[in-house]
Amino acid sequence: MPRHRAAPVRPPATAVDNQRIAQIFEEIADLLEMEAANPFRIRAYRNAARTVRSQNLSFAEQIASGSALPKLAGIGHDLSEKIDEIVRTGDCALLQRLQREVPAGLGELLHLPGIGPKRVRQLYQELAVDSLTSLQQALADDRVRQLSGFGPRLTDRLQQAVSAKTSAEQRYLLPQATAQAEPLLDYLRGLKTVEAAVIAGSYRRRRDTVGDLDILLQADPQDSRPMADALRYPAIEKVMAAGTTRASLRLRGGMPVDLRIVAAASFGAALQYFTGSKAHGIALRRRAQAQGCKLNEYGLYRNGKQLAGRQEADIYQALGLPWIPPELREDTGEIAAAEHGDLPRLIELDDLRGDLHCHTRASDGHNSLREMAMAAQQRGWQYLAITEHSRHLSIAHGLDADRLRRQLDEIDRLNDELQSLTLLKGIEVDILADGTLDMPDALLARLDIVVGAVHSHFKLPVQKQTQRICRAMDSRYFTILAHPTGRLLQEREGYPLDIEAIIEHAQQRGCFLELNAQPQRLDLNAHYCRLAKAQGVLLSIASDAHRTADFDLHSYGIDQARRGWLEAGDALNSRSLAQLLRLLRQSR
Ligand code: DGT
Ligand code: CA
Ligand code: CA
Repeated sequence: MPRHRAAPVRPPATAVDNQRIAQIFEEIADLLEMEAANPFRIRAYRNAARTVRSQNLSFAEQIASGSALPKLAGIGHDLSEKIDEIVRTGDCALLQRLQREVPAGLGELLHLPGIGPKRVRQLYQELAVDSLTSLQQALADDRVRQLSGFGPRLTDRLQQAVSAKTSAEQRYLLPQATAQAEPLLDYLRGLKTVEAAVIAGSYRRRRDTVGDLDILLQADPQDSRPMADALRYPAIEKVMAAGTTRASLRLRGGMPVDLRIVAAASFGAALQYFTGSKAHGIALRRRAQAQGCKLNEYGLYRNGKQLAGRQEADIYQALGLPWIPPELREDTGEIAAAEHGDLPRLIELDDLRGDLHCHTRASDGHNSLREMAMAAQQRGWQYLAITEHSRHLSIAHGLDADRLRRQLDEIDRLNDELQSLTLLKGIEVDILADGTLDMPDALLARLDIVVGAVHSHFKLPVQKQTQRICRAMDSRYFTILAHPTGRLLQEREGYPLDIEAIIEHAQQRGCFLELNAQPQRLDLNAHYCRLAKAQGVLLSIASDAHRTADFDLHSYGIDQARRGWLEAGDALNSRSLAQLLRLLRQSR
């Protein structure tokens, strides 16, 4: 193979960053390990992944500029050819071959907690387990526990993870739902026979996960063309049922969709009805009945006469209520609040003045400090706190005291240069098992912000875990508790924790809690945000960005903040820089 191919075979759609190269190497190593390949070869790919990840220079840029790749320890001729291939094509032939050789279902097993490639191979060879379903069966038959190395603790964990993944119908995280919903919506809105298209249901209420999309099309319900046009959407995998006004289908991305065609005179009523939640709908219908009316998906009626139906707000108005934002429609007090004029003025994305949790290449981020700062400044933010991992989190290349000190100097230099943005000095410090912080006090004292996080010992009993975190908050320098419950949607529940006690302790200590906006975390969840607000504990709505594009994740944080009834004043990072600094000083 020539060292540099003249023309790319299939150029990648987006630039291949080092992260992607490392990912491919890791996947190759995993697959090789499942095939029981030569351990040296496996290790070579793992080491290469680590080396690539820790490089500051971008291989893609290097190759694009025509320069030779630098000589790096552990990356010989063969591996640098692979890097070249990945950058030029976005893929790797070896990876494709391995993916063909290894049963596809094994990949999903790899992501289960507590098992790596070796155990996946063992399950496959000894129990013929090649998918989540067959693993579920093997667990049910008690065969897994008989394998060497699969103790009762591991089998319990597997059981939990498999049940979480397979039970309850599949749900989608908001970005996954958005990726399937938005192109469909664009298509529907482009149809000549359709006057309007809106997504109702949990998607409109911005629940943290979505079961299906409920889409309403405004069109003539007597006309068969709108539905026929809608069903021509190319990314439909299967139509389960279809009539003139209703259809059930599944998209290629897996998402189920309920389509309904509604006449203009009923569109607002249908939107109200299908936005839900069911509990909110029932409470509203009860109110209608109490006023001698009937409310359904066609309108609000009295003695058979339609009082409202065209606009959603008209329904609420006819019932003596202001329009209620969809995020609040869970029957948790919103109707009473509306009635008394007590609805919150919900926080909006534009209320945020900065971000208090992000990473750069110094730990496990993908952009430089400067790139992160410039991107934040471009957003018009007043501040950005840089919060790398601390040393204890070694997989994330956490900083020790020396590296942190060097970063602080770098921040000082950059702050001299920046115009409208101020970089704040911070850290995402590990809360160790005993509740102490993974960085000496003398250094924490130099920081503006200390974000404390639990990344280990998830299994402590609830009381111990709660004490551990409270103890961390007792540190004079502790500012914000990151992703307080540690949940990962679709993957694991949060660790057992007395969250009410944590909120109360935060209030007493003058600490803050985070609403981590990463779509898989959304932690604190909306319910706990509301509890925190009730206690007067401010929330840091944080992107936890690992790359500049992650600043966009704030919108998911805002969704949940709104579901938690938060107003602008309930967020720490809606404060101006001066107000924020004052609050931070007071918390010490
Ligand atoms: P999901 O899809 O599980 O994430 O959650 P939703 O809220 O989108 O629920 P879905 O798709 O089953 O139904 C959409 C909306 O339709 C729901 O929020 C309220 C309304 N709805 C569905 N079934 C009923 C019902 O039996 N009674 C009432 N009042 N409303 C219903
Ligand atoms: Ca739905
Ligand atoms: Ca539905």
